Amino acid sequence: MHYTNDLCLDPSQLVGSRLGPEHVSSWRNQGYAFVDGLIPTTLIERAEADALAFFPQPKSPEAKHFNTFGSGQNFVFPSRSIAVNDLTMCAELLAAVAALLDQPLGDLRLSQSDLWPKYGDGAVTGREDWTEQRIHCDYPNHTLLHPPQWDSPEAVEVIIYLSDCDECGGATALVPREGADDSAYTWPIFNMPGVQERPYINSRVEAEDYLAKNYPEIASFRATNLYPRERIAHYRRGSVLFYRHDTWHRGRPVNDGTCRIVQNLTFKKADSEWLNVLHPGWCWSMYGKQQVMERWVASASVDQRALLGFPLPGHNYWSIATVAAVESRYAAFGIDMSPYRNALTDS
Ligand SMILES: O=C(O)CCC(=O)C(=O)O
Ligand SMILES: [Fe+2]
Repeated sequence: MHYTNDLCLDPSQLVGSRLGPEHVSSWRNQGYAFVDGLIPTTLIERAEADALAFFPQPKSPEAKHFNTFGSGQNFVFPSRSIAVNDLTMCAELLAAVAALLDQPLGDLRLSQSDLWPKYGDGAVTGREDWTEQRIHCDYPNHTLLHPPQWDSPEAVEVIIYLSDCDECGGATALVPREGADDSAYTWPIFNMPGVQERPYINSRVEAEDYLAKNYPEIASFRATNLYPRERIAHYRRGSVLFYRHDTWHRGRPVNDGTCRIVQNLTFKKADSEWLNVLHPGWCWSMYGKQQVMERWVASASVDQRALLGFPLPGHNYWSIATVAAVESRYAAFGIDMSPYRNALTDS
C-alpha cells in the first residue's frame, strides 16, 4: 500500500540487527528514525501474545478501563510479562539507543517502559481524549527543565508497534526537522498547550479551539508550520520509531473495533537527573508475590542492571561488604557478583 505522506520505513540501513549511520543521522537531524527488522520477530510475537491475553477485547465493557495512556501499571517494567521485559532490554534496542545518544550503556538509564493499548471505540471524552491528539512535544511530562539545544539531546523516546497499521490504523504523525533554520523548530519550544500558563489539553479539536480563542498567534503557528508538514509513520508489526522529547508529533485515531498495542520507552543520559522515571520506581514491585524483579536483577547483564541505576563494577558504592550484602539479597535467584567483586580486587 502506498501513502503519499508516508515516512520511509527503512530496513535498508540495518547492519545485522543494528542501526546504520543513516538512521543515527536521521534521528539527530530530523528528530526520528523509523525502522523495520531491528527487533527479533519472535520477541515481538511473544510480547504481542502476552498483551492480547491480558487486554480486553475491543468494544467490550472492560476496554473502557484502558481508554487513556498506559496499562494501569500492568506492563510497567518489570512487568508480569517476561517477554515485555525481554523486549525492554533486548540487545538490538539497547545498541540502537547507545548509538543514537553516542554513550556507553553504563551511562544511560531507563526512565519509561510500559505497554499502551489504544482502542478504536469512538469514545470522546472532551479535552482529555487521545483519539486524535493535538500536535505536541513530549518533554513537559518527562523533564523539570526544557530539552537542551537540538544538537545535545539527552534522551531517546521509542515506540515499538506490536500491531499492524493496515489493520488498526492509528499511525503516529511527525514533523521532520529540516535544518537549523526550520520555522517549525524555533527554540525554545512553547507553542503548545500544557506548558507555561496554558492548561494541558490532549484532543486536537479542543486544543486548537482553545488556542485560537486565547493564543491566536500560537494557533496560527501550528496551523502554518506543523499540521501541514505532518508525515505519517505507517508501521508494521515490529516497526520501531525512535524520536525525541523535542520532536513534534501526535497520535491519530485507531480503526473502529480494533486495539493497537505499542510499547513506549524512554532512555536518558544518567546525569540528566531532571528527567524523571515516569513510573512508581523500579523497586516498588519487590513486594510483589511473583518476585519478577528479583529474578530479573539476578539474571540481567551488568549493563542491563546499570540502566536501572544499579552501580557499575568499580563504582565507589562497592566494597567487600556491599558486594557481599547485595549478593546475599539476590543469592536465592542465582546472581553472579563476580564482575563487581573482581573490580574490587583489580582496583
Ligand atoms: O500513540 C501515538 O501514536 C503517539 C502518542 C503520543 O504521542 C503521546 O501520547 O504523547
Ligand atoms: Fe507524544
